[in-house]
Amino acid sequence: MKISLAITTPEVTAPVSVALLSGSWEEKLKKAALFGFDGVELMTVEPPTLDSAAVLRAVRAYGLEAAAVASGAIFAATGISLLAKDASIRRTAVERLDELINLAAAVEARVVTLGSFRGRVAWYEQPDGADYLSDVLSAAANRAAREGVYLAIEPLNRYEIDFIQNASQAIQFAGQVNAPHLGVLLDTFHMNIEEASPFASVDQALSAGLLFHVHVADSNRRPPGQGHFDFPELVERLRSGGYAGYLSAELFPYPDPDRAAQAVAEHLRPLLL
Ligand code: LER
Ligand code: MN
Repeated sequence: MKISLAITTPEVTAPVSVALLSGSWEEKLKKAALFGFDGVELMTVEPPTLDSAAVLRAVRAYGLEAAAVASGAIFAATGISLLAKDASIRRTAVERLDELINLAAAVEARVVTLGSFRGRVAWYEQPDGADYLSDVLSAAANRAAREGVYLAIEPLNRYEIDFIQNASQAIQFAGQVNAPHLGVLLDTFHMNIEEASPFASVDQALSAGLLFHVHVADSNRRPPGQGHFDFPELVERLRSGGYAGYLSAELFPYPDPDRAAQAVAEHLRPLLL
């Protein structure tokens, strides 16, 4: 298991509430390496404007990997989502998803995250938003497979999304779509709100062979160790289920974006020994 943290890519100018580290792009990479992270999760808004070869070179130059390409900042910054009410925005979202897959392939990130960028089924004008999403993600997952990339559906808590709020729902949806490169991302912050047992959900996702990525934040969305989520138990369950992916910090920059990042590594590193 490895640790990473969410940072914004160079083209992102507006602050993203759950991205960490201050300074320039290069400074962020330098700090990620210094604090002991293995990778960075790339929160991008305009993937085609990035020089992906330069991104990969910079990430590697600091001894890091691209842990994932995250879609959430697109929704936060632009409101673009796969289930947007407006058909032209939905088309743009499908193109953006393609661009995220291309970026992930180019920077050798295994995963593209699918959380708030899904949008809400209530926004979709047609009767069945779930069927539409299934078709879109089936096609995208097949394309991702050709690029060696995996798409990870992230259940979000009820205050952020109206469809797929817990692990069982995500596993069931991925099972119905039945595309080998479509799986699940579990985020401890959302799990703490929605799951009857976060650890049973982790076991369920692992035994379905669908757990592609994990976001970590404590119960209050502060760094692990500053709330009441049981991270030693999480790590134990992941380890015994054979999870070899990333624990990727996506949390509020408390007390500031650098000290939050440092606190993540200090809490998680000893658990991974
Ligand atoms: C996305 O990964 C997520 O967890 C959302 O809550 C973003 O704020
Ligand atoms: Mn998350």
